Amino acid sequence: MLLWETFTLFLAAATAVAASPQYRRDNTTSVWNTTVCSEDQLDISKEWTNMSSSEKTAYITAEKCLWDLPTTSGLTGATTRFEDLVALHQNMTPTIHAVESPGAILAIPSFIHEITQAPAANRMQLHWTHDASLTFHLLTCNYINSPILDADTGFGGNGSSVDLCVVDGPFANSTVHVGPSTSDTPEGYCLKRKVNEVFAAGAAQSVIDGCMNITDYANACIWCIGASPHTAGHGGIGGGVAGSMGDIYVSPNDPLFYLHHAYIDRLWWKWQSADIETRLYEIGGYTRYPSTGINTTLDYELDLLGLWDNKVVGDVMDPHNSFLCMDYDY
Ligand SMILES: [Cu+2]
Repeated sequence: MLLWETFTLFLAAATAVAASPQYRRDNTTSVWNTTVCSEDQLDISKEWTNMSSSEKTAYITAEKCLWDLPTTSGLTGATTRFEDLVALHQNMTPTIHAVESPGAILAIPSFIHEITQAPAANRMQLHWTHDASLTFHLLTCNYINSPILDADTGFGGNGSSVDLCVVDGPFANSTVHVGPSTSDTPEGYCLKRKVNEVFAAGAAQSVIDGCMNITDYANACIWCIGASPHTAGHGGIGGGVAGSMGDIYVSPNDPLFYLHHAYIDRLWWKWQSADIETRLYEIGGYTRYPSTGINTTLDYELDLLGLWDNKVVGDVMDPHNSFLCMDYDY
């Protein structure tokens, strides 16, 4: 299933999902983490352009470290710790990614949480980031010049016009092995990007404002945030489905994946925060990809295939709980 076909599915199934039940907080039956983390423990997720030069260097160094660590997952195709995460995403796409299901959004905080605890990472230095700078540059039709794509201080820029392989920055000429799609490539293939301003326009501020004005979880977070700004990050960096970010199964091959999804999580948190009593634990929609399966509930298990302890959806609803223990810088 291609990304843009999935986008059509978003639209086609919107009506059905709008009628699906919504699940709200019920402390009497909770099996998830409701322990509040203390304020002085919170990790602050910073927008990339708000990070200092040394913080940017530390973030990229830690992420590159995952490329150098050996695989421990036993998942087919993975050759490094970084690729363990890619293979986990590839394996779980049908059951918790679902693109149009909450699994995609809900699973990411736990992935990033673990990444920040990679052996090379000092959590005190390594803040989470998100890609509002990409959105900002959309407004001036200058996406390609976003500082996050800078070859010297960011993640490197566009792929080669010949084969889309990334040729500058810290991930230049990187070889990946998981994918494309559901396959594996033992001999390796290159990390690809094809920046596309048209696809990226789905993350324009006017679109985001529209999502924030929707009051129920499924229509706001799955069918609006999940469809427009989410898809814009994948298609805008991946050139639709040509580049690594456009590959539904293995989009985490591009290090920008994590920044983009941290940004989507931030949008979700902003939506929750607008009516925290009602929305903090509001969930709904289908679990499986494409739109089939059961309705997602707070006790639906997110299987992490032995990489870490499994979590349930309820564990990743509240950024201030003791598992996530994080907040945002704006
Ligand atoms: Cu995504």
